Amino acid sequence: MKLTFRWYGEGDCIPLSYIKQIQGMTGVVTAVYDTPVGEVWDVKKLLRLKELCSAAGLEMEVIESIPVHEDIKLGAPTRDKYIEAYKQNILNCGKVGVKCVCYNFMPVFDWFRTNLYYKHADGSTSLSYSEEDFNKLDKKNLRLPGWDESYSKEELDALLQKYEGMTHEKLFENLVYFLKAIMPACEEAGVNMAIHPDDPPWDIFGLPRIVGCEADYDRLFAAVPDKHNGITFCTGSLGAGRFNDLPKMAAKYASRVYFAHLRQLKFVNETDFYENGHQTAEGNVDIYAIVKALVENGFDGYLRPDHGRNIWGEDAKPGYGLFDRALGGAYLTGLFEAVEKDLAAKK
Ligand code: DNO
Repeated sequence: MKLTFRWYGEGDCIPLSYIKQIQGMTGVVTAVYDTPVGEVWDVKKLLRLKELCSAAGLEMEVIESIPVHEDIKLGAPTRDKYIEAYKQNILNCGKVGVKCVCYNFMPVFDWFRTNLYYKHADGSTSLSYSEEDFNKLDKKNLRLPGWDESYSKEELDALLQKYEGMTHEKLFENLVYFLKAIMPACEEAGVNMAIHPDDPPWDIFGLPRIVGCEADYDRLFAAVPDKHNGITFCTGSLGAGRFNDLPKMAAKYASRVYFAHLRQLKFVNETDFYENGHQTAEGNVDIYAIVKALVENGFDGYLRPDHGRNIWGEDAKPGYGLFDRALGGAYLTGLFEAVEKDLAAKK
């Protein structure tokens, strides 16, 4: 396991030197953020990020994300052009030492929560989801927490229209087409792809979602068995689906988990939850059992503490503060040490 930390590049308010001070930290997870989706990143920008990391004593072996252009998800006639650009990005990443690329295949929207500042009794805040708030959203005039600036109303409407009639099967075929096309570039670059699960793992706003449960992963690996086709095991996304047995899935797919996002959720009723500090006792995600399942089944990927709360008065990007992720990192490192030593003693 390699402990990593998400860093939003030079615009991030958290300096690399602070990240380096977290014990056990090997590197950061980052991306080139200022290039439109579908274009090839300037290699100079990748090198600049890598140099900044190296100067701080950190590796840059994971990219999150290289976003997938909507035309690829739509299976539009222009998709091959965007796939070529994607392949070039993979090759360039490989050249600067990247080993793992995280991406997702969610149409239009990425992660979704109804509140980015859910207030806990102790004054900390975190992301949360409420079905009632979701149902209250004006679906004809969507303004989403965290997504307000991603699209103008016109752009969003036009994009949603393109997805009309999109089925789960068609979207899955488009994912398989994309993966089969990029696998040779992954082999050449020495890069593993790690698909991020849908968050939450069900259809939203009438758009199909296809990466959220065991059956989805079985179908994905059957269609593209190539070893470079792997997953980001995100416990916050998969855990939002109460139908998912996370320790079981972690055990089953451990060798395909190239990247683990460990995050805690606490359900307040059947559908609603808030995110919380990482410890198992703080929510419904059995982090200990998941770590155990991963370790016992040969997980050898990257790990990052994901989200947590905003604590100690920190005014950070929701889900991406320094303090609670650092505490999470310490907790996770401790769990891994214990579980790994236990396993070694049994051998
Ligand atoms: C949310 C993140 C996601 C993730 C993308 C990967 O906090 O986990 O936005 O980066 O889905 O493509």
